[in-house]
Order: sequence, then C-alpha cells, then structure tokens
Amino acid sequence: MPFETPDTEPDAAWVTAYVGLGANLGEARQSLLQAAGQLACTEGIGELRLSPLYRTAPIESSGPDYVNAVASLRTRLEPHALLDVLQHIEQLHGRERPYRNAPRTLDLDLLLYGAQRIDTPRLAVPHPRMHLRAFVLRPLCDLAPDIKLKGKSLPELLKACADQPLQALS
Ligand code: A4P
Ligand code: MG
Repeated sequence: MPFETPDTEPDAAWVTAYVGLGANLGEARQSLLQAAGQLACTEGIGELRLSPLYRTAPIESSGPDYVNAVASLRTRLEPHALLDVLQHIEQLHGRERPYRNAPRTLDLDLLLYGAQRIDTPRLAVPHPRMHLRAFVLRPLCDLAPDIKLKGKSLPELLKACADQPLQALS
C-alpha cells in the first residue's frame, strides 16, 4: 500500500459498510477502480465488492457527467477511522475542495455502517442525502437489493428519482 494504514483493535467486531464512489474530473472510471483496490488492500477492511459503474448527470453540481458506483465491504475499523481512510484515498487522487459540490477527481462517502446512526461534526451516517439520489440507490440496489432506507425499499426510492439520468457502463 502506498500509505500508512490505521491501527485496528485486534478484537473489534467486523461490520458491513457501504461506500459511495464518484468522480467527474480526470480519468474518472480509472480513479474509481483504483480507489476500490486501495480500499480492499487496507488493513482492517476485507471482502470488498464493487457494483457496476454508472455514468450519471450531475445532481446539484456542475461539470462533466460523473462516474458513480458503490462498494460493500467488511471492516473492523471504527467509523471515523474508516472516514480517515476514505479521505486519505481522496487526497491520493488529488481531491480539491474549491466550493461545495465542486467537480471532483474522487469522492468517497460513507453511506452505511452496519445499522449505526452517527451524527458528529465530521460524520453523518446514513449519508443524509443518499435516499434521494439515483447515483447511489441504483448501484446500492445491485449489491444489496433488500436494504431499506427511511422505511422504503430501494426500488421504491428509485422510482421517486426516475428523472435523474443514469446509464450503466460496460
Ligand atoms: N461528512 C459527513 N458525513 C459524511 C459521510 N457519511 N461520508 C463530512 C463522507 N463525508 C462525510 O465532504 C464534506 C464533509 O462531509 C467532510 O469533511 C466530512 O467530514 P466532501 O467529500 O468534502 O464534500 P462532498 O462529498 O461534496 O459533500 P457531500 O455533502 O457529501 O456532498 P453530496 O451531497 O454527496 O454531493 N451528482 C452526481 N451525478 N454524482 C455524484 O457523485 N456528488 C455530489 C456530492 C453532488 N452531485 C453529484 C455527485
Ligand atoms: Mg464526499
């Protein structure tokens, strides 16, 4: 690995987490595949599965179309340590934050961490806008079709954002 991995508690329980991946600058598709590989190689993370990749129109954002996907993984990192890993990988891909929702080389959002609800200044889980966004719901549904958010099934939530353009990449 090209970066230091965080300490893990030897006896910590393994939890299933879901991470949203997005990019609309540079080699977006390549960045997502590399980031998934970097996550899979991180100490304290295992069993990573990457959804199909989708081309998506920017939502409340600008610039070129995005490439989006979701990864499921098992982890014994606590949520903030997992966020540190995600932000570190974003930095490795040259992430800059000139303004809110700016185009980006790589965005990694922690969508779900087991059944935990987290609300700290650094971390909100479940991700507060994930249930409104086809670019998250569609790949999440590919990996875990039975997940419910806000009491609704993923297909139900997807129907409500049918106006958000999205195309599977081969
Ligand atoms: N933060 C809080 N909770 C989380 C979490 N669950 N995962 C904090 C990751 N970070 C979390 O994040 C800003 C701050 O949120 C961080 O410092 C972290 O401590 P950021 O990555 O700098 O910015 P962001 O991702 O733009 O913020 P945000 O609010 O997550 O943006 P959204 O709402 O996710 O929107 N359209 C398409 N088609 N595809 C996209 O991927 N992405 C966005 C970003 C907008 N439109 C898009 C896409
Ligand atoms: Mg983000």
